[in-house]
Amino acid sequence: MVTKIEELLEKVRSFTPQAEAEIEEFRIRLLGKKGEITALMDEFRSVAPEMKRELGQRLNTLKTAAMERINELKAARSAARASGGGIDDMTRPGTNDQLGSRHPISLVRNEILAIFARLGYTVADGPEIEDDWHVFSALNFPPDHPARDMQDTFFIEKNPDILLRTHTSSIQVRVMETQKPPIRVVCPGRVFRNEAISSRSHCIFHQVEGLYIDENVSFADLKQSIQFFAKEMFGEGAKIRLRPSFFPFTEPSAEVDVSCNLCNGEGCSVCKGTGWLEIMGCGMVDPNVLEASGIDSDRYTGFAFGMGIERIAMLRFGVRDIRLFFENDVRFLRQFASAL
Ligand code: 2U9
Repeated sequence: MVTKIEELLEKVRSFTPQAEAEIEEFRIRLLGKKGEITALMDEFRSVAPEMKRELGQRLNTLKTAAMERINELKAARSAARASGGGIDDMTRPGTNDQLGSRHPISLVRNEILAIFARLGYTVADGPEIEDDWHVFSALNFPPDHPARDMQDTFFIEKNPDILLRTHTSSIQVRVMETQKPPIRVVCPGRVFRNEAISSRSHCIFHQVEGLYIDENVSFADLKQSIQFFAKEMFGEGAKIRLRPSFFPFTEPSAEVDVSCNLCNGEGCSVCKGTGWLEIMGCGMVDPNVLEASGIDSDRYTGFAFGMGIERIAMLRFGVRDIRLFFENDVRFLRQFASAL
């Protein structure tokens, strides 16, 4: 029995597994129900009493050494795995990590910003939690304008001066307050509207707005810039048309339509037979808005435009339901992996 114990002790000390699974196999072979050390323990019960003291000590040394060696090896393996260091087991199957891809809204936003970068626009950012001045008052919204209604805007109950921005125009106001013309910026961002009325509409959507202020900026400049954008975004054949509209912050104002790229303007289900698709709003910055942010409206003029990124992305990719952008179903998202 002494020789067997010595032999096993040597086995324990020299045990160096090649694969993680060998550690557990080794434990079972020695300490399992039918293991070699367990068998020696059973045998120990029937040894002569005068031998018990010495054999008991030897057996205990062996059992402790085996348990310590196994625990030490297991701990070293999991530490190596946690730190990601080294290949701990050449026989383990590799992990099959799925590569992610950019969200279609990000792809289209980046495309819009890249187009305006070619016209010399820089990108400006601003807070999503805003105050009344930057979202409404500085933009010439009258005190009783419906957008200021609780139904349309998320206000902070304790302090209704604080609200979630309903458009990214507040960024342009901040730019005008801190920079002198010429100003040429595009402002992307998330905006929030209290759209409780329809289940198809969403409280969060994304916008890109633009602002150009300098001496002698005209409506013709606005039209050319938007024509350039439409061709870059929807293809060389894209035509635009402007329809008169109204916004508190621009005068005159217009809605912009692009010729339907699905039916080449002949009329289909997407453009509802009109041949035109609405893509954005625009106008000449109202002199009141320039003055509110400290810009001399006798010297400077400017134009502004605004678009919803979801709408542009739907037209660009033929997405029929806006909710798909927010559900984040990978079967939908995967289709844009190499879209732009
Ligand atoms: C300043 C001055 C003027 C930004 C503009 C629009 C027209 C517009 C809508 C398009 C669809 C918002 O996403 S949408 O619902 N936007 O029609 N936005 S002009 O005008 C500004 C902005 C800032 C200082």
